[in-house]
Amino acid sequence: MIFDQRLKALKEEKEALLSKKNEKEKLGNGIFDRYLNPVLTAAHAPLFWEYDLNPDTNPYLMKRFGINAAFNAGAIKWKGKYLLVARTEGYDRKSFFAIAESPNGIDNFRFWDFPITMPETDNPDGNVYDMRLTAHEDGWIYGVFCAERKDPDAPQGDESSAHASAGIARTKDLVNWERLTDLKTNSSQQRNAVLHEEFVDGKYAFYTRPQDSFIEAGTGGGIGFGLCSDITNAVIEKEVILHGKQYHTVYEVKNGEGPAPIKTEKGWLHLAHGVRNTAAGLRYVLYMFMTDLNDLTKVIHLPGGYFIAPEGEERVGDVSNVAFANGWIADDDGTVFIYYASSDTRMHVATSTVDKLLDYCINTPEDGFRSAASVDTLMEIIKKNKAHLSKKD
Ligand code: M1P
Repeated sequence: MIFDQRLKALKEEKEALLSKKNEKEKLGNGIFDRYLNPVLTAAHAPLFWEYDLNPDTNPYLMKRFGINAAFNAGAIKWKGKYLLVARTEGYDRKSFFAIAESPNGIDNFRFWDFPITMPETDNPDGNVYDMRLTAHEDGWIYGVFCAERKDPDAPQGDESSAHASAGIARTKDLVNWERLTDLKTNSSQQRNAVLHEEFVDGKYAFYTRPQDSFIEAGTGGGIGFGLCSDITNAVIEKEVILHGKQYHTVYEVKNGEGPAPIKTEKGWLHLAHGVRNTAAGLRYVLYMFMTDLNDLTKVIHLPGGYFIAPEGEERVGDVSNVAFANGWIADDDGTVFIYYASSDTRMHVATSTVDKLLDYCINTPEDGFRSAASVDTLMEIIKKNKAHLSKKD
């Protein structure tokens, strides 16, 4: 009886969530429109993942495998559907990849029945997360993600130190994945590695994020770039930093490439995250920049400040004050679906267009790195507006 009642109520609650319509916020900032509801959360997990649905073996209808969060998702349009490859995390703190699909990119995301079975290398991963998807011109879809393992050099008793590498897998159907060897670079650790969609000089090109230790970018850091000739044994000999961290900016402590950049006639559009430290801990925001169409290491536009920062309930979660993005989809009509996670807990969407994002990147004033420079920029805007408005009167 308890079982049947609970199951009915759980099914109703789940269906209400999955079929809930999403709406744009009333007045955006002109650059993008946020949608009001998160698009993917732990509560979207199917009942047949979390519960043993057999009353004989689970008479109280208890959760047997709790899902804690669904965040930091890669994204791709696949057979006309909008797919998120979410960092799905169980109560046991392990992340795995699971695909959720929506007919319109803004609501009705439903997880596929089975999570991705990601093959391991000879050195098994402790945790895998934050997949960036790239439909490469070689015909494969690649997933590049963080492969985390316990630090083999951790002193006895240290159960926290970890080692981050860039894991690489590829697929043709998003169901069967071939795991390749992890990316090798001269940096001791790597996170936030992303594969570029085109060959560069006949080679595979990666955006990287060299770091000294698991958390700290340290003396290295920045968004790096490097080439490798063999994707099945990816080795980058030379890494150059195309956008480094910088004092008193939103990427003062560290930064990292988001999803693979979008190609436009005016250059490559990039979405990245920047991190600064505060008395309340690290604050993660998203920022944008553009690189040259031909020289991928040349930043040609860098709007000052953040593009998206966590707002309202987005500010609270397992790791609060975090906006993180590793997936976006540019549709054929120019719409861009920006999928971002809040506070390592849930996924949201904001929509924009390629034209608006170009306008944003090209025409937003750059950071002048000093308060006085910011005042100069503001004065210029005010004076231009005053002149423009007085002409109209
Ligand atoms: O907790 C915030 C983020 O921290 C890491 O990102 P980064 O390497 O840039 O510091 C990742 O663990 C990421 O998954 C997480 O959202």
